[in-house]
Amino acid sequence: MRISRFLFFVPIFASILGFVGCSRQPDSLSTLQPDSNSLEKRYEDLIVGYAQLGAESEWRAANTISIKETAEQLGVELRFLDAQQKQDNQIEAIRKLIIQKVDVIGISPIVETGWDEVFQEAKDAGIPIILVDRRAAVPDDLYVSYLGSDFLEEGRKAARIMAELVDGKASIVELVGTIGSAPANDRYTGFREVIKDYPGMKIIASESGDFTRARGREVMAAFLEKYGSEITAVYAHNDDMALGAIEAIEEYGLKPGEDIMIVSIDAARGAFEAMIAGKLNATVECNPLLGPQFFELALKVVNGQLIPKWVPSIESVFFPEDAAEILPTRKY
Ligand code: GYE
Repeated sequence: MRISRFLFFVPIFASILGFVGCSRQPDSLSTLQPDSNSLEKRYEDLIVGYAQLGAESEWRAANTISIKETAEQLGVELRFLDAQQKQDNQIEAIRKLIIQKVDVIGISPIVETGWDEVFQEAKDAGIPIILVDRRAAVPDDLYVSYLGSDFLEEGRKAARIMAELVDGKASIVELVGTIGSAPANDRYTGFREVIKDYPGMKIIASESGDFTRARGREVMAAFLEKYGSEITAVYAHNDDMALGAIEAIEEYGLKPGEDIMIVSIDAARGAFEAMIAGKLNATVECNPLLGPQFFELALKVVNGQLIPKWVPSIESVFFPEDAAEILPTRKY
């Protein structure tokens, strides 16, 4: 059943007041009565800006496709900007989208900090911000919702699996994601929360591979140079870095997945292929297919409906024994 126009109008007006930071209250509700046609917007009415952070991984490629394809399917006008993994570019992108007066801005903030000023500018312009995939460390009133994963839990899951694989005894090297990013911060912390209960598990080295395969390979090669076969396990914050590490381990003359156990995060196709080849021991799922949920939230926000401050994605863990059966069903 369709809710009456009046009921829609009140929250829209209230949220507009909220966004522009105006404290004036309407004198009487009757002044809010709409006099034109329905105010409810449809997907076809929306202009949505999206400030993507870059194209650093298989995960990101799938995420971008999901946003673009969903916009097309729904008939949303999408203004998509790629910041090429630079925060300055992402800030610039938001400013461009503000000038273009888009209805909503979606952003995957490359790092957690440094957003207050530009988010405030969006708020002053009355444009709501939805954080997609990565959180930003800003006051709650500077964004309407965060849609994405529980990265802390992903780190914990990786540690629990690792503990089982190595029977509570390992010399671990860690390939950290982009420094200062929400997934790198939380995957780092979550993993340690669990590992601290296993005295036989030590993290002997930890360095950033920036979520890319090339950097993962370089950093792993340097770890092997330094620690050699002392290394018995790798914890990679994403699959791409794990795939880079696999190359480095093979070049060094050891067997990834056997001499060195490897656990990573994302559950992208490349990880399934590596598991089938016996070179990766597990991958923790992090879902990039956020397009449908993002546009649903955007439409609700524009129509003044209440949305949760955090919309978490549901995720799983995958192991080599099921990889061949599951791979054909994977969408990224
Ligand atoms: O795990 C990694 C990507 O923010 C969850 O970013 C995302 C992470 C993902 O580069 O592969």
